[in-house]
Amino acid sequence: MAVEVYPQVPLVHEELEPGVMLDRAGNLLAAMQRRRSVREFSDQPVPRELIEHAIATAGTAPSGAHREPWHFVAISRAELKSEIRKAAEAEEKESYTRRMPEAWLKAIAPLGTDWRKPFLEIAPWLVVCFAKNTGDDRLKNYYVQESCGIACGFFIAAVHHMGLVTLTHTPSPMGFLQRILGRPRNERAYMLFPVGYPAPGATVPVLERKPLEALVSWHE
Ligand code: IYR
Repeated sequence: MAVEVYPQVPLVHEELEPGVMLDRAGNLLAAMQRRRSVREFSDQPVPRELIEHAIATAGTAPSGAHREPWHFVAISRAELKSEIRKAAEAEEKESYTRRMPEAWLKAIAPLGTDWRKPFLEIAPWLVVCFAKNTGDDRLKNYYVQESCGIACGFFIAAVHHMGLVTLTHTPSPMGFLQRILGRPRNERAYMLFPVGYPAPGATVPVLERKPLEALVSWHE
């Protein structure tokens, strides 16, 4: 069967002055430096339109063969959030007390986390990214992990940019999300994001990010 090649259109590209480029690069860096993972949420409602924008932004991510191997589920219904919290905490309790090896527990100990996940009920929205190993056309997807990782990165940046906070949450294993949310067999829960405003007085750990020199080598 002959496969059609995409027709081509001229690239829409914004040509910027060098000074403007540096300004914009610096502004984005400064904004992203202010991003923090937040575990204490306010129950203040967030309009659905903002969540739509964040998910649409995630959907602009590049993906293997442009297969867009993701599906997002956005939840604000209280009963569903409670059901998710209950199931997540059951798995997390098992993980913290039995499944996570000593070295792993030691690695996350400075974060002070435990199996309790109240934010799953308090945050006005839970957004779950599901990774699709096959498309709705039943054909295989490629670079699913990479594509979904990038999409989730865009999502996190969008949430931050609009003045909300989120947490990259991966209760493990996440099979309960597929069951509770009734997702098809070709989808696997990839990441769970509580999204909302921070709780009044929310705190975050004092963390340092690697300076540029520590995260890059140059061959010029
Ligand atoms: N998923 C668990 C444990 C956990 C694991 C890592 I790696 C972290 O950076 C933080 C927590 C939890 O959410 O508590």
